[in-house]
Amino acid sequence: MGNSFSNMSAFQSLHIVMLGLDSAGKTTVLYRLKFNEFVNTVPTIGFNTEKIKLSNGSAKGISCHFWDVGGQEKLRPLWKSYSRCTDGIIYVVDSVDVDRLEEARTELHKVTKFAENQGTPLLVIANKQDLPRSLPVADIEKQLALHELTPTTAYHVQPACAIIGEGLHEGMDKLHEMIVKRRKSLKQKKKR
Ligand code: G3D
Ligand code: MG
Repeated sequence: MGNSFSNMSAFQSLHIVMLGLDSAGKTTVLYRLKFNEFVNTVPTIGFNTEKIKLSNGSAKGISCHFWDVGGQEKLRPLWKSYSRCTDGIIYVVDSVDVDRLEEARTELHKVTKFAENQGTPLLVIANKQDLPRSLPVADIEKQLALHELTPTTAYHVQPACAIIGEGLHEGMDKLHEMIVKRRKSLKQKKKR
């Protein structure tokens, strides 16, 4: 029946983990993608998980299994096991919470350095762009020192407002593109 890389159904069901500091907007992103509407959230104790078929953009129809893991300091040790060997990592950042961007950077770099996460494509969602003092994506990219990530980590920074859903499908399209590209290159390496 062929291996998993040549199997289209495996190709179309993606395992995505969503990380980021508490209150960045992860759960709002999750339910916005799931229900296409704003859902009022409470702080996540543990994790939320949803299977979602993307409904828009070039990744329309692609099924994703999302894991939204709590971002409070005491829950961050969980990030290692939840992010292991996923197809893609989404890292949500509160673009207004300038005081915690350094903490966000430290935690992100920790995750991308785990051996099992080498080369996993990364979508950074620069969330809360609707708020007047939100930092533009170029600043977020700089503050998170994304250029210092391991060269094998493909990434994209997406400005977004999870409350109205703006930018989320564009972000998922980019993540999907990066995942497909990585799978193709892994498949080619395997053939050699
Ligand atoms: P988390 O899962 O990362 O911890 P949540 O974050 O999804 O629970 O969101 C934390 C707070 O940020 C929530 O407000 C939520 O409504 C708000 N939020 C999420 N996305 C956006 C956004 O794009 N713009 C704005 N302005 N707010 C956003 P509360 O008031 O419930 O704490
Ligand atoms: Mg949450």
